Order: sequence, then structure tokens, then C-alpha cells
Amino acid sequence: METKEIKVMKKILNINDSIADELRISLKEKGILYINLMSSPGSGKTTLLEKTAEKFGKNIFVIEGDIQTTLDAERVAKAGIRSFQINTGPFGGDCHLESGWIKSAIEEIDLSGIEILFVENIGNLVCPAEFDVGAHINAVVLSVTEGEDKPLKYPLAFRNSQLCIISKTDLLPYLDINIEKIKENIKNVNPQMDIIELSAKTGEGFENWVKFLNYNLKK
Ligand SMILES: Nc1nc2c(ncn2[C@@H]2O[C@H](COP(=O)(O)OP(=O)(O)OP(=O)(O)O)[C@@H](O)[C@H]2O)c(=O)[nH]1
Ligand SMILES: [Mg+2]
Repeated sequence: METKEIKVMKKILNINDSIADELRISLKEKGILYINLMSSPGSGKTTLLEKTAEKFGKNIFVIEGDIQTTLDAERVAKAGIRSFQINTGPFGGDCHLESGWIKSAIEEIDLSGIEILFVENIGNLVCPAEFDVGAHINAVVLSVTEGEDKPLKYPLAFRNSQLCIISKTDLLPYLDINIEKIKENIKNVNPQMDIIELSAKTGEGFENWVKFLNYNLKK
């Protein structure tokens, strides 16, 4: 019984990975940079996207993943970003997005003129990291309020990402937290990780995020 379950899971992951590879290649061919944002609930993914529209421009598209509600899609729409909401609630309430769902969403949307496609994955630091959605860049957002130990306790999201955005840095003066320790723990899990510290509230550090996006657009 247990062996069978493992086999079924392996097959699901194999199908997911092959669709993910297809997406990675087809979006690259279209010249669209594809970034998957992962994090715990409330670390600031949607706020980051709202501020990105203001600082970077509006030629971005966001596929929003949530178990319930279209609240995040409504928020980014208000910021002038086109978006598509995926809700997993009606289909069992999965806590992550899969590449097949992203593919189906892309078949329904017009990406002409779009430079960057973001996926805002479902708020959860565990499951989204287990499913490759075919992004060119996986980025994990970690807010300073979450504690220094999170990269060590939830390593997969950090291991499977190329960028870590340390968010809400405006709150540092009010917290008993050492940002150098957060960075040390990130590097312990993933020595290759790029790290950007920023506050979407004050805009502090945002120039590094915009630089990162422009650099990767030209690649
Ligand atoms: N002080 C401060 N608050 C922030 C910052 N970024 C986001 N917040 C606040 O943090 C809360 C959660 O932010 P969201 O952007 O909704 O977080 P999220 O990661 O999209 O949340 P889920 O989609 O539910 O996982 C909101 O009240 C934001 O206003 C920041 O840079 N500084
Ligand atoms: Mg959100």
C-alpha cells in the first residue's frame, strides 16, 4: 500500500516536472521573464507586486494563487497590473500551485506586451517548494518578523530558490532580530542565494529589486 502511494506521487511529480520544463522553454522563447514568488502567509508578496508596478512599470502579469478569495487579484488590479486568480479551494484546497494549472491559465490569457510573468504562489513555506512551476527564477520572500531561524527550519524553499527577498526592513528598529543572522542562515542553506533587503512600505532597497529585474530581463 505504501509503495503504491509513493509510485503515484512520483508519477504526479514527473508529469508536473515535464509541464514545468515546457513552460520554462516556451516563456523564454516568447522573451518573458517568469518569476515564482513563494513565502509564508503575509510576508508581503502582494505588497511587493503592488510596489513593483509603481517602481518598475505596468508591463507585468500576475497569476495569483490562493485557496479562497480573489482579494490579491483585486489588489494588484487596483495597482494597474493585469492578473489571473487560481483558487484551489473548490478542488480540494491544495496549499501549492502545480505547473499544469499555470499552463491552463496561460492558455486563457493574452501575454502580448508582457515583460515579466509573476506567480504569487499560495502562502505557505513548505508545499510550494515541492512543485516546480517552471519559473526561470524562484524567489522566496522572508519578512523580518518571521524570525532568524526560518531558513534552517524550512530549508526546501530556500534550497530551491535563486533569490531571497528579506522584506519589511522598515520594521527592524522595533524588533529584537539580527538581520545578519537571517542572512547567515540563508547562506548556510543555500550559499549561492542572491539576497535583496527591502521595504515595500518605504521603498527602501527597492532599487536593488528593480536592478535585479532589469538584469534578468536582458539575460
Ligand atoms: N511594515 C511593513 N508592512 C508590510 C510590508 N509589506 C507588506 N506589509 C504588510 O504585511 C501584511 C501582509 O502583506 P501581503 O502583501 O498581503 O502579504 P502576502 O505575502 O501577499 O500574503 P498572502 O498572500 O496571504 O500569503 C499587510 O498588512 C501589508 O501591509 C513592508 O514592507 N513593511
Ligand atoms: Mg498575497
